[in-house]
Formats: sequence, structure tokens, C-alpha cells
Amino acid sequence: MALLPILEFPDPRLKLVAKPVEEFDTTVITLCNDLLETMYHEDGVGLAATQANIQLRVFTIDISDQQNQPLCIVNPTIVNAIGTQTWEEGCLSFPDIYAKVKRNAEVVLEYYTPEGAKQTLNADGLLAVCIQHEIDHLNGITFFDHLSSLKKQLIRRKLEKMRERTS
Ligand code: K1U
Ligand code: ZN
Repeated sequence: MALLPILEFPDPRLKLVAKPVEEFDTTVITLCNDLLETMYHEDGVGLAATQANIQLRVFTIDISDQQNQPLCIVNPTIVNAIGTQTWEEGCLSFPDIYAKVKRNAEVVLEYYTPEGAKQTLNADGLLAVCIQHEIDHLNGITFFDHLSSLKKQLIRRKLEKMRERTS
């Protein structure tokens, strides 16, 4: 297993659209294990391959308190989505930035395990939010893209100040 470096905004590689996995081989299993290890190390509840500069439609999620309910999601498709909810989201590609984003309240997700088995998952609450956040990453979209121009400006300034302090 390996810790993967995470791309940070405004890295243009966060805008790349990931390609579907075509062969379910050990590469996919290794990628899932590396994403999980990196996600747990960073105390995240999700991590998309795009954030590790790997353009494959793969992400991991674990919303449990004990970090013991890992989900490895390959080639995800949301087949049904209803309602709306607003959640204060974080993103490992935007350290220390949180912002409210409106998304669907419930989703039905079809996906494959890293071994190639097709699955269906019904999700609501944080799990539904996280699934939509990670699928956005695979499509080159971040939570920043959902925000108003004013909020974007405030976040840009905050990141500049944080980087000035650490440089
Ligand atoms: O994709 C990512 O950047 C990971 C991101 C997932 C996410 C969290 C919350 C709402 C939407 C998407 C994070 O894990 S952010 C950091 C975090 O540790 C966290 C934030 C809120 C609740 C629990 C954890
Ligand atoms: Zn994110």
C-alpha cells in the first residue's frame, strides 16, 4: 500500500475527466487500497482517483467513526436522485475550507467493486453527499464550482493568505 500525493486547488489536473475502468485487474485493487490508505491518513471520508492525479473512475468512501466500513467504488452511475439537502462540505484538495453546497438528498448508485461485481447502493445524508462530491471529482468538478462568485472570491483570498503564511 502507498500514500498518494493529493492535488490542491487550483491545480488544472483537478479539471480532467476520468475514464471508465475497462479491465478489473490487480491495478484497480492496488489503486483502491492506496486511495483508502491515503483517505484514512488525511482523515477524509472520501477520496477520488482524480485527486491523486489518476484519471480513472474510481473513488473510496468511509463515513464510519471508526474508519472500518470502507467502500471502493468503480465506474459509478447515479440511476435515481430525489430531494435536496444542504451540507457543509470539506475537500481534501481545499485544506481548511468548508462551504455549504446544495445537492440531492437521496441517490441510488450503481457501481462495480474492484473485483468487477455489479452493486446497487441506496444512500442518503452524508453518504449521498459524499457520493455526489466524489462523482463530481471524476467529472473534473469541485465543490468550489457550486459556489457563488462572492463565496469563490472569499475562498481564493483565504487560500492566498494561508499560502503566504506557510511560504
Ligand atoms: O473528496 C474529498 O475531498 C474528501 C471530502 C469528502 C466530503 C466530506 C464532506 C462532505 C462532502 C465530501 C472530505 O473528506 S473533507 C474532510 C473531512 O474530513 C470531513 C468533512 C466533513 C465531515 C467529515 C469529514
Ligand atoms: Zn473533494
